[in-house]
Amino acid sequence: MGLCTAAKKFSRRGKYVVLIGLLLSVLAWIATFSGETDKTISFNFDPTLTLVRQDKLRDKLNSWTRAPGHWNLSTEKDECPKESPLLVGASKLSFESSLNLKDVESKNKGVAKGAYEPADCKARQSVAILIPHRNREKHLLYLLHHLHPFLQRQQLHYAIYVIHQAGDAIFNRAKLLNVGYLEAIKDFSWECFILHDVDLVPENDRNLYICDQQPKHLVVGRNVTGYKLRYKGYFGGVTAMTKDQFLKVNGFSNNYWGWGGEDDDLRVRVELQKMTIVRPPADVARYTMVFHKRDSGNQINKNRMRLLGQTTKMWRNDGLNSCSYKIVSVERMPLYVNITVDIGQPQS
Ligand code: UDH
Ligand code: MN
Repeated sequence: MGLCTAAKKFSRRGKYVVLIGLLLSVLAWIATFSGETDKTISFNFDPTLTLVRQDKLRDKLNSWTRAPGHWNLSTEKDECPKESPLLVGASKLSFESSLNLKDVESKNKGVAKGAYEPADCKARQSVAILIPHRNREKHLLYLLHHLHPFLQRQQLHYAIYVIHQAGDAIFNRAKLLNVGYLEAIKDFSWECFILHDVDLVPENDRNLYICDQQPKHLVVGRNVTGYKLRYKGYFGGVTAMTKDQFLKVNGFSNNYWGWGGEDDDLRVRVELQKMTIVRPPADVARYTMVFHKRDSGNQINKNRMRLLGQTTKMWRNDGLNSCSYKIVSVERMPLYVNITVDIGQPQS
């Protein structure tokens, strides 16, 4: 009897010893790792990401997991330097007729679904490039070929959106750019928008694709006009406006069908808001325009002067807040997001 009780007592005590031992080793294990947790597994969450729609966020996280360069596990990324060390200045552009999309894709492996961000530092701005497009595939190819490396040398977080006008009704560059803005902000809270003609290729990477305190016009000169500003006040070709600047002017007018006037209308909107247009120095703000003739479906807009005379009274009700359209498709290609849109046709 006595022996039996002693044995029982011993086995109970043994259980306690094992339990305490287990508890201690768990505590020791937690203590060992907790110090490192902060350093190595603290993800660098950008607060702006909270604005990204949930499904987009999931996409983004998935793509980051697939591309480890986008995900810095060890420490928080420092902000990229004020001046990128990767800039080369003026460079000679090439326009090989044999160039194809596969070549350009294979040279830009760091770009996924049209977007890129530097692997080693936190970009100073997140920039959406909006390109109005129809039937200019070769121009688009040349632009992608030059623009991706150009933007990467500037250490930007960026995405390229091509807004493709569906159908063959008369072209409307301005309305396509409004659509680009409205669709791009659904993806991410881009702080800067570059409104970019498909045929203008920047020659110098010191022409920074970032936004300033004031709306910025980036095409001071182009090869075809002897690198001179086309006319005083010209605000077309390539311009940079912050999300807020563009919102403040209610974007572009939707009523400029055909060629001309929409860029002057935007300038008037900017001036009405007491903003001033800034430009980089002429020796860097230089572009090569890929040669082209006037497109069919984009004839000169004979109404443009009449419309320009009405901007002051129209701008509040004609723009982003009245832009109606039907999305035909959104394709997330490797090098750009292709938005095909039905923007209708002129009312009268
Ligand atoms: N665009 C297209 N497809 C079109 C029309 C215009 O993609 O059918 C886009 C494209 O991004 C283009 C931009 O709209 O860069 C502006 O149109 P544009 O290049 O025709 O305008 P630009 O002022 O040309 O460069 C004016 C007509 C050229 C006449 C040439 C005679 N020497
Ligand atoms: Mn052109």
